Amino acid sequence: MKTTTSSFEIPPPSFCGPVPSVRQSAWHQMEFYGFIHFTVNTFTNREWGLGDESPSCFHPSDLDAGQWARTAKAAGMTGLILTCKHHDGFCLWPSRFTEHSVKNSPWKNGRGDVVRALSEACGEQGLKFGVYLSPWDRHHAEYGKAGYISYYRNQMKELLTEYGPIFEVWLDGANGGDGYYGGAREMRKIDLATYYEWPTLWSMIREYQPNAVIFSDAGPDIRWVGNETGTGSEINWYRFNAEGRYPGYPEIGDLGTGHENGTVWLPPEVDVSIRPGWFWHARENAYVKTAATLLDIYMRSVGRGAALLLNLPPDARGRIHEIDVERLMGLRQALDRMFESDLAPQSRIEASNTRGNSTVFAARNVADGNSNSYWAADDGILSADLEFSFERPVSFNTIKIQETIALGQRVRRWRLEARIGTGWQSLCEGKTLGYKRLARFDTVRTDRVRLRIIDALTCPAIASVAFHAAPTFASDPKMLREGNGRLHLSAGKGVKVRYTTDGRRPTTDSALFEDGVVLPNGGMVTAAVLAQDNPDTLVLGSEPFVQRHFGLIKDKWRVIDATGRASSDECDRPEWAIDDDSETKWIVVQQPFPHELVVDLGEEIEIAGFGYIPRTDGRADGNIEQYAFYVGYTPAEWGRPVVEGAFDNMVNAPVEQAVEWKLPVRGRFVKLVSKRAVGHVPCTAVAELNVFTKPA
Ligand code: FUL
Repeated sequence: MKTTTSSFEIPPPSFCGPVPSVRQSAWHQMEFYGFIHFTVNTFTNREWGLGDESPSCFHPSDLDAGQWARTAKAAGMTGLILTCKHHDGFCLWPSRFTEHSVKNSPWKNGRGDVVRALSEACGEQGLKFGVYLSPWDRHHAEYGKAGYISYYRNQMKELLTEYGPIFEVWLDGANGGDGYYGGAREMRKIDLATYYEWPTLWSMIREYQPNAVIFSDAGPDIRWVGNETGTGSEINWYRFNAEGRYPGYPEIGDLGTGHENGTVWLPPEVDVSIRPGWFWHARENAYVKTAATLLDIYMRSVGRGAALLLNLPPDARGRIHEIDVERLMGLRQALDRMFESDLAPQSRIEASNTRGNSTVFAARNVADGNSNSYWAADDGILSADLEFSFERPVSFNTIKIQETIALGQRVRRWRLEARIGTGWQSLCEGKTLGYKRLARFDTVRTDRVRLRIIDALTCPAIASVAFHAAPTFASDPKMLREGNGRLHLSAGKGVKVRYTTDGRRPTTDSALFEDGVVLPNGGMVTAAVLAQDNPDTLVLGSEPFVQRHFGLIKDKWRVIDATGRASSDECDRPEWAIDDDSETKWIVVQQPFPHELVVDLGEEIEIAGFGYIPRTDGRADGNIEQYAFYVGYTPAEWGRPVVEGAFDNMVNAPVEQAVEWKLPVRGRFVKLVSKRAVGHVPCTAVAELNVFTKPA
């Protein structure tokens, strides 16, 4: 017979490696918070300002930081981080150390302060406030020299001492390259490891804001997850070997997984934008991530034990756009419905082993609603089961598991099983757990479930287990176009999809997709799953729709020239840039810039824009950074480019780039020129080239 002993006789499990600091523990509980990217770029339509922008271009017509904070609060966020200064160097507060700030802008006649407005608005909503101060500064004349370091620290001090409590300081690793630099207009590279004397900066942050976590590629408190797509790693160790690393450290392959044997506690934060870009661009109103996509991101970040930092870039009015707000509210609705009830407290819970058979470490602690109590096994026990029995069968499709991370991260393999008939069926499984692990699976009906801890580094300690029955959410309509221009729309079996081709949102009066729509000239397609048509699925948000601007169909297109064409390299297939399949790509390597791709469109046409899709295989080498685009009647004579410019942030956010112009240009031939691209050797990659006939 089992005996129950009192708490003080049985010591708690000992720590397993490093454990979270007080500030890290508080941060783990924040889970979901927002990024605000806002600066001159919002008005110049760029992602990375060059540094030569005039403060006069910063003129939001209706800036309302209260609306940003209220939106974040309503979405369930716990804080907001503001780009006080992005790479362009323009300061959103009237810094004493530069004229390049809001004080010389027309906004509020130079008397405004966005940092103050947002820190106060956050305070009013009970949100925490954080700062992003770009280490790279493309405006400052002394960037790269000693003088800039004292400037940077002075600015950091202003932000940390004059705007109340700061919960996070965000140190961007993107750093160095061409810029304005006080008029020098040159390329500047710094030694990322030594230039900023990071330890000195970190102790300064500790001195002024001891509770703030410091984010960077190397911590010291939280680490970048290694991508900007919203994806945490399924294997997620909070421990990390950070020795020798610094913000901007080039190796990023292990940032997602962390290190099982890491020496410091350094959990990941997943940063992603609700739009393709980090800053607001009018044309991206059509591409705001839907509630269903945001829910996937939530599951891939918070659900994998990371924190989610979701960017909500205010528009040129200075407000978070209505579509973004709508999508966020859809996400909130989904999360509320998913987690509204938990079946675990109704169950009888038994463990195959309980630490000292003590009630203090009893199995039922995982469902008592108290995250400080937990179930733990005896020392030396590395695998154990927690079994949940229900009086009557229950149905669920989502699980939440939380480890007691205050004791360190311990579990290295687990599986959830349901009793079906006389056997056990696996529902989901994984390796690490951590602060929070969420998983979804097909709805199961059962009266017995067990969580098997298959392997742990030391005796497991689990704070909470919850079973949820989430409703079926409508997925977003998928759009697929065949080579002949026939478009297919689908959102799963039996789900009805409506669409328009005039840019308007579909209503119940719009066409119902049945067979295929043919759009030879491309154009804007807007598709939606409407609640009225689909009573059996939960449609998230009030008007969920997806939109895509299709270019001309390419069945008559032909590549007539391409740099390196003569090469016999298998990768070098320029046709793959015009096959309407962004999974395949043309790559030219080891040829001096510029690289050119010349295409015959097969007929004369009015051209109003082009689209460039960079490589989609997760690598960045060859993604175009400087381009020119030509249109001609013959490939023998091009004249001046119709448009030339830069694509920004092509390493971390290589999304489709669309360039449009007001007056269409007639021609039959087009030429895309890559003047500079990502990589150490000259190389250009084109997953797809699109041509638009009229502006979106
Ligand atoms: C990147 C920057 O270059 C982007 O512009 C953005 O600020 C993102 C959050 O970090 O490294």
